[in-house]
Amino acid sequence: MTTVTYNVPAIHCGHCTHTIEMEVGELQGVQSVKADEANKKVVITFDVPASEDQIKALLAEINYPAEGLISL
Ligand SMILES: [Cu+2]
Repeated sequence: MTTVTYNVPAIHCGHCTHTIEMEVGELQGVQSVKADEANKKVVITFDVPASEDQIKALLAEINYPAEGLISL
């Protein structure tokens, strides 16, 4: 199990956090997603078959690109 925290500057309201949590939460292998509106961060815990590349690709696809990995 891996937990990553990303900066996602495109987050600007509760709708954004909801969208991110729903979309990323649908990826197989993702255990939990918590998007933080105030800090514009997303914390994701995942296991195989999900991967960091896949999660970042999805975030970019839904117009919430991850602009930096804060921690592994
Ligand atoms: Cu929004």
